Amino acid sequence: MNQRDSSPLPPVTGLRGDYSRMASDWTVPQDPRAYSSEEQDIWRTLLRRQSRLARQHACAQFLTGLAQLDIDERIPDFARASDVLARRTGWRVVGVPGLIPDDMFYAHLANRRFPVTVWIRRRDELDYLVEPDLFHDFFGHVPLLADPVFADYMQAYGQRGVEAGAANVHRLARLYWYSVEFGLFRSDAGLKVFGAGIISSAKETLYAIGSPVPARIAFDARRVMRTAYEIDKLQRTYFVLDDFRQLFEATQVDFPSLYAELAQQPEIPTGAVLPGERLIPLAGLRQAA
Ligand code: HBI
Ligand code: FE
Repeated sequence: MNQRDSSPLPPVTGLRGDYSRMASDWTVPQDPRAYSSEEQDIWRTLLRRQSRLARQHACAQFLTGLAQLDIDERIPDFARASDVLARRTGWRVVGVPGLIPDDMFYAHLANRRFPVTVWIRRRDELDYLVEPDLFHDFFGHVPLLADPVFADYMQAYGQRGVEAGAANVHRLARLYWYSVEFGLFRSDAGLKVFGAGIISSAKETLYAIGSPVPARIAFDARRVMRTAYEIDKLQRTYFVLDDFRQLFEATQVDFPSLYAELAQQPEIPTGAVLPGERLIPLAGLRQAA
């Protein structure tokens, strides 16, 4: 629903985007022709750099999705990309001014709509910016929405988000953070990247699959939901999937009892390794069965 309803939207302060002309679902129209040549060049620069790294270090599902979207050197038209995506997994891309409230974000995911920021970073933010921009959202997140299993996970995740109360949403946010934003994948070809926060960053890509510093732990939903994270640093813990179905299965449990169980257990600091936990070696090769 895009019609502006009567209720005035709350003023949004401190965020960078233009929140003055949103629809009631916090979306804004995207005009793909409205970007300056400087903005087009920033997109092209980021795309070339990250595509080269993705070809080498992203998981196959990401690369397949990227190819299917046939992203080219111009900032994508969200409506056109949505038509391609919808034919595959029913997902669409909607424009937003930037970060939107959790409950609205979850509501969009639950309806197979992925919010993508309509503005792109400045040249002096090429390597790092605080809020997710169009490049992070579109290049980092959208390609995997073409994968049927990941697409089902993201909708189920949104539904769990809509159901979660304020007391538990931070636990659910960790599941998103350690998969959708910073997830790693163990393939026959070694350790691969799929999290958008990694794939959209040159520095984090090389660090996530190459540095001995962070702990790499086999994905376990309970362990993930107990593990704190920091938003403005290189991660000190990564969780590694063997199969995207693990994510979908994680959304199919009884969350009220899971939350009750987790509330009894101490939070785990990021970077910590518990006694007996097996770290995944950098080679990341699938353990012999
Ligand atoms: N809003 N536009 C946008 N993009 C996000 O990735 C996003 C958000 N709002 C909240 C949010 N992510 C996180 O808090 C999720 O854990 C919900
Ligand atoms: Fe993101």
